[in-house]
Amino acid sequence: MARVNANYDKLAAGYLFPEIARRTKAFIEANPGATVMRLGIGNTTEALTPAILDGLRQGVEKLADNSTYTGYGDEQGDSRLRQAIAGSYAERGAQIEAGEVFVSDGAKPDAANIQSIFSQDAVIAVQDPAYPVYVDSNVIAGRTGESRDGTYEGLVYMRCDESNGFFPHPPEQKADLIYLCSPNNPTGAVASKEQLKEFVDYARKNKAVIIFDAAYAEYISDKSLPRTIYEIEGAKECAIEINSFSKTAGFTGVRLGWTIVPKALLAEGAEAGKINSLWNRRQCTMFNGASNVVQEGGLAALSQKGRTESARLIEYYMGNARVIVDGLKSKGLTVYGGVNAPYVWLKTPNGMKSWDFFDKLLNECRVVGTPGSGFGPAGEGFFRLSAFGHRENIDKAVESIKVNLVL
Ligand code: PGU
Repeated sequence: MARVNANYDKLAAGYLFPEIARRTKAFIEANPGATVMRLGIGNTTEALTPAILDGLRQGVEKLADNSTYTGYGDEQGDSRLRQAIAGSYAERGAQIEAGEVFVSDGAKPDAANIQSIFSQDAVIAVQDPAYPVYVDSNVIAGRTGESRDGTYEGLVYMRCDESNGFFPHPPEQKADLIYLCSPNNPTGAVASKEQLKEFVDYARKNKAVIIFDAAYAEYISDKSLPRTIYEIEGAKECAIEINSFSKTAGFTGVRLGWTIVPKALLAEGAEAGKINSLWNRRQCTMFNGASNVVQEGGLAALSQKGRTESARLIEYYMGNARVIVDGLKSKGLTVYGGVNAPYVWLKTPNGMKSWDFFDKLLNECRVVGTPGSGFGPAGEGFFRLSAFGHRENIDKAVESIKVNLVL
């Protein structure tokens, strides 16, 4: 008799973004003809750049001729791409070898799957609020108890609020796997080197492993802020880093990411090299490599021309962020983030609940955002606006908030 994985029943709600899409659709059906401005999901909107298109085209061309055609590639990724990714770390003073780079079809699957190489009894610590994948993947894996008021039993929540500038100190209690995201989704906060060092020190002392999600690293313009955790001394002993071409090069639909599993990484009972080989084993069994065409696009994205073009795209989205921040501030709202990150984190007016504000913004302004409570209990009373979008749409949304939002 087949039974389902009952851990799915513990998930407190449907996945956040489909839920937003569902409510938006219901609103449009109830208000035919209404134009809705979507600042909910962090989804890129601007066309791929010329260098990347050339790379992708080359990838397709190779498949057109038997002499250059390739079928299955290495599960870990094309060695040229692994090398190029490793090389990009050297510029930041971090020495990463190609053999520590695992190319994937995006940061989300890696963020969800990485827990599977750690023990079932690992204590999980997450920033609260956080990108929901870290919590949900561990709930599904059975590392938590039931959820009560949006808090899962057995998880360590590291509260991120106004009092700590939305970045926590390491937990008081022992945690084994610590998920950190900087620049942060959803708060837009970016950890300083000192803040990351505190976590690296904690992890080394407790033989914990940090899962560092750097998907928005390229949005950091302040040169004093770390763009990889490996800028911190000792991080290779205790941190795995996940990253993506999605937000950097517009690959949200194209799909390409990577994970760094350093050979020096240690855990209780795992000597140097062990965790790297476990992730290799996991990927070889459950993943057949990223698309060969797409990897050619990734290589092009890492070329000098590709990077210059992508930097312009990022500037464009960060211009959107400025429009949002300035507009909301002029309306008298309290606003965080949006400076070194493409998310604006606003405090709901009059202490409104996040989902109530979602409905209010949709009804009064026709603007879709993301309720803060969807990212964890400490997100209640906050709301995320994404800076991804065409400028005209962002301008319209901000104008509508200024004119129509009743405070
Ligand atoms: N990591 C973080 C911190 C993210 O915010 C996102 C996307 C990803 C990873 C996914 O990267 P991929 O390489 O594209 O897989 N967050 C978006 C999209 C929602 C989602 O479900 O991924 C967001 O709006 O939060």
